[in-house]
Amino acid sequence: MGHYKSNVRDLEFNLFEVLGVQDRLGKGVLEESDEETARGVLSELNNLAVGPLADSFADADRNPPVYDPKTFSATLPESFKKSYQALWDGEWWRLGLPNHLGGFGLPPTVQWAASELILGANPPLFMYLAGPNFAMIVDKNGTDEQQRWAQLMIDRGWGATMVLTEPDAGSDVGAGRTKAVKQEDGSWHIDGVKRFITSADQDLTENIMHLVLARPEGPGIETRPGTKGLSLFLVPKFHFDTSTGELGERNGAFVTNVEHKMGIKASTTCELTFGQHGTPAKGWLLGEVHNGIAQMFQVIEYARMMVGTKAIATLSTGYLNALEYAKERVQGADLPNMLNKTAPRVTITHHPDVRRSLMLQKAYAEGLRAIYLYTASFQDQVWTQEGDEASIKLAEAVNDLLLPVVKGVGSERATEQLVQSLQTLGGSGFLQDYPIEQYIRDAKIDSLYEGTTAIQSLDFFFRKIVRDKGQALAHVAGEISAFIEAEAGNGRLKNERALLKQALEDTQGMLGSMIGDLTASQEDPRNIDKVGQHSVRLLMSVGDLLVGWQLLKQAEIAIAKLDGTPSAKDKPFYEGKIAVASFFAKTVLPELTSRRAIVEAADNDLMDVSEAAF
Ligand code: ST9
Ligand code: FAD
Repeated sequence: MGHYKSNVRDLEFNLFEVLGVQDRLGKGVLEESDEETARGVLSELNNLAVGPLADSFADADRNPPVYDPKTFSATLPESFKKSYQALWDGEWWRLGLPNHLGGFGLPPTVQWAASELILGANPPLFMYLAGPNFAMIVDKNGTDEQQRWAQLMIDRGWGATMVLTEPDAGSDVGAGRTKAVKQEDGSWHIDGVKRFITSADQDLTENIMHLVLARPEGPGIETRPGTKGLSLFLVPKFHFDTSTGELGERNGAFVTNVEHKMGIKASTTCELTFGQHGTPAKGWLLGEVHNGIAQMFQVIEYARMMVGTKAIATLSTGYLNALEYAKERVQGADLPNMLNKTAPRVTITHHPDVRRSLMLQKAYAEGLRAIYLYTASFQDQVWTQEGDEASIKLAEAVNDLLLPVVKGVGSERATEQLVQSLQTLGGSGFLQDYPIEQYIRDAKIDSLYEGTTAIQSLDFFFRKIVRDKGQALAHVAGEISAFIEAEAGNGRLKNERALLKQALEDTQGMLGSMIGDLTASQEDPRNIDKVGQHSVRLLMSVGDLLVGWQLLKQAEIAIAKLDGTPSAKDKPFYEGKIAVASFFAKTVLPELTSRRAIVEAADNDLMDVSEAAF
């Protein structure tokens, strides 16, 4: 058996028993698909994921890509290329595309559920598959000519990158210095050094299209500081015949280093240098409009969802590996028999602390999965454009609100709980004989790239709540309140509902206090530092609130199913749903009360500590 343990049953439960995705299928842009198609996609992709995709997971970690400075090129391990070929040949790159670009006609919920399988089996594979998806952004924003390039990117299977970061411009993208100078033929010469660029070189595809943020310069161009002064340029690795895609001369974008990393070693992370090696790096302005940061955010939004889903996928397989080990590992006696030295030895699943840890891993793995699929359900409405303008706008806003939760909370909890998965295996978890140490190394990046957790928390508070005037948040809070008020579940979840109610009030209390600090900053600007001290705490607390709510929603459905005649296989599945929801409500949600007290007592003592005193 390979390393990857998927959870297709839980994916199907979310899609068809919780979200009712099947009701959307068979209509409009989803006309070609139905529930059977969606289940078929998950089943077929699962076979590929646990087999050929997972096969190169460890090998590509132990034998990572090799960089050759003479040719500025990176070579990937053969095992990994074989996995990539299997993914490409299965045409899974069609999954995220709209119909007119050759997509499967499936909604984002199903796309993301399917993506979890690739991201859990071997995440760098998914990232090398960016070409067709980034082509979608080129198609959406490009000129007629560039739309043809988008089709070439798809037809010829090119790779693609998103190029923002520079040595002095990480979180602060607006500090970027790479410039673009307009040429007489309408193209631009890009000049500068970008760092940490994923997939900037590889030997999987014949060409790579770099989507590059640079600052335009030249006569008649107003150079503006910050992110608003950046434009987005299409910079191919090789020039190409724009009607056939046939490759021409090498363009002047060269990979000048490949980083040695803690994890996701199969994914090349490159220094990418433009126009410094005797060949100009020619680029073309996307859509011929200077709107770079907004265009790039279309890519970033997709990538943030991807990073969160990747983290959650890894946590899920980490938990299931830990569970399998725990069911077999015999060690010690039951606690009530601890004084009896001849008492029978039991599997470690009998020990309360192992149970506590496994149940918490399950709670976050399944609760966060529910959150990313709930988020995707709003993307479904945007994808199908069903409903009136106001409801589509609300769906967009709720998706925007939830993205920092999927990405920020998903990545932080995955790292934290994967450490617990490793702990379940005792010393064996520390060995490379098991996949968990690699999961931890591979998943740690998720709280760093695509905006660190601090950046997610600031985005969440200032942009997604304050700037939105709390509208999207009010919608989600309204759904939680409606759930709390409902009496479904045969009264079995009464205590848990009360705990959820308290958690909602505590989260609202935290937010109210932070809004108060923000308002007070009009009098004394330093008050805004109080918000900054607690923004991650708020984000993580909202994450816990949503996990608690989603698990209870699932438990309510499970109770109804158990009242019917579930199959022998489904019975423990549904019982597990009730157990995990109750456990989380009783052992995690009450923590929000103390977090609220901390936020309400915010002061600026921390900001007054001198650097020397740290
Ligand atoms: C990176 C990549 O880290 C890592 C992984 C790469 C993987 C690549 C491949 C993945 C895809 C694979 C696909 C495969 C598919 C296969 C499918 C099939 C199986 N939302 O607040 P302001 C915009 S890349 C939307 O003033 P500052 C907006 O236009 C590097 N838009 O910002 C706004 O204007 P306005 C990632 C937003 O203070 C404008 O920006 N790096 C949002 O100037 C200015 O906004 C980062 O993520 C938003 N949430 O700059 C950087 N926010 O207000 C992190 C802003 O008028 N840093 N805009 O609407 C930040 O995000 C900063 O907050 C900042 C601040 C740079 C935005
Ligand atoms: P910094 O911005 O220097 O942050 C350092 C610390 O300070 C962090 O803890 C951060 O949270 C904190 N901090 C910074 N600013 C603030 C603030 N205003 N408020 C509170 N805290 C703050 N970039 C690309 O463009 N394309 C890619 O494909 C890509 N792939 C990557 C792959 C890997 C493996 C890695 C490691 C990075 C990749 N990146 C890529 C870059 C990545 O997006 C950045 O590393 C990330 O945005 C953080 O920037 P930084 O590393 O410069 O950290």
